[in-house]
Amino acid sequence: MTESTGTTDVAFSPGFLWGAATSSYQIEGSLDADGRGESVWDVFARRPGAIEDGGDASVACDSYRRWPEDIDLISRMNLGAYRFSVAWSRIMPEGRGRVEKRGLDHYERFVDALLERDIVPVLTLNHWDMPQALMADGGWAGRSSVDAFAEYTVAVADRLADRVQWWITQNEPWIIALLGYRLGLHAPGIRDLGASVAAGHHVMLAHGAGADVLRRYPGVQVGAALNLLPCVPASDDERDVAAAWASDGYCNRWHLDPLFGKGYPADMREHYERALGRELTEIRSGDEAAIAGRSDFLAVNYYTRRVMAAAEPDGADQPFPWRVVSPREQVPRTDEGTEISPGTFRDLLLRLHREYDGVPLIIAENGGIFADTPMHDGRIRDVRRQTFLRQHVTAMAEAAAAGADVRGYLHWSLLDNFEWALGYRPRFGLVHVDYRTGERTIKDSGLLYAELARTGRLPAAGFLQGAAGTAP
Ligand code: PNW
Repeated sequence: MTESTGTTDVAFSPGFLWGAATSSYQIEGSLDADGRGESVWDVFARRPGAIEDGGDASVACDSYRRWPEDIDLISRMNLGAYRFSVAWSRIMPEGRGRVEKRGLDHYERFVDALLERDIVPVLTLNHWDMPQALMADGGWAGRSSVDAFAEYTVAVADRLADRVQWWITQNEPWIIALLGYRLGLHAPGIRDLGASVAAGHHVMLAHGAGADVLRRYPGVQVGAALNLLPCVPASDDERDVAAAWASDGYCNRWHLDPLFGKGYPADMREHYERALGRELTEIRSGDEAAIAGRSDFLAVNYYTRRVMAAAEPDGADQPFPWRVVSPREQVPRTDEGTEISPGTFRDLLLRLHREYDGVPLIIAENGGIFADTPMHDGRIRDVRRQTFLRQHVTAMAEAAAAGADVRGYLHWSLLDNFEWALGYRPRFGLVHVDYRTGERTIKDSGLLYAELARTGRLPAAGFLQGAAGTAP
């Protein structure tokens, strides 16, 4: 297939969800408000060197207080959906037991305000800010995290399931396990392969347990968000092809297969058992059945692909027989060096459609880091983000035309925000945030997206020429 050019005509049905996404810890600030308990990220961010620019999330976009402005922006951009997350430690400050009513009140006001504007809420329950209190039992590495998550789900669903239709239980089990428990680059900062396997499995079990809770409420749609990272071989050499397939097991199949009833893939289980020198006793009999068959849709977070080659037989300090290499050809990249590959996005959506029984798909994240041009006449001319958006929306339209059941697209992100260990430097927003004043400005990419959301079509190339710089 050829690369998407961003010029194909796209047309989506009126019911298609055009929206944007954020998460609680990345935008809210107000870490002490309304009885919020500490989260693992509060503690992790205090470690010297944990956050690249030394920043913290105590203010971030100040959205815990400025949320009415955020909703105005969403509405001015004609978006029909908004993905946000509930901060777990605002609801269960001690991790178990007591429910903090003020936290629930906040999200109820927020959801009601979205609904008043006809914006469909897409609610994520765990976007990484687990209550610190749960670390006493190992956090996600401990099996009791599953019950804790189910308790939290009950608390939120009892309050909101009568008005929120779309629920995402977990955001990116793989990133939680890999960055949080194996590489120590995210909270809780653990470096232990065994803990990482256990954590990943418990996040998956928690999806199942949370889904069991949510499915008791009529009309609710439940899914998990996976960051899918297609792995392509560096060459036709069969060792590279095998390496790409094996690493696909690590990044993608390890989560996809159990969600959709195929169980954990045997090849990847062997890789883990070899690397750990033991059996995966954390995966007990009955667990796979408790994960499977509970997803009404799949939430897809797509950013990039990676190119894989067989690991060198000697100098491998990593446990698996594959390695990431640079592509041989010149490839387009974001301003942070991530490869831009819309054709991979299209192929991924079609693969999911084919291999997982035509599962309904919601793109829950897609975006890129692009440095903004300085503001001029009140406008931020972020041309590269516009191109990225056009290319990926076109690729998605191609996948839909070829049969993939794509129900919505939620761009990452509505706002520039706290990008975890990278701090505030990387900007992902359709809306610029001035971190000194909190002021928000819709970027040109946001204006383009607003027109797309209004019409269901990509606007013509010259669309923004002469735009006044005011929001539509
Ligand atoms: C996702 N990695 O995170 C998250 O869901 C968002 O919260 C985040 O802001 C967004 O992508 C942009 O990065 C990831 O290092 C963070 O591979 C890091 C990685 C992957 C996903």
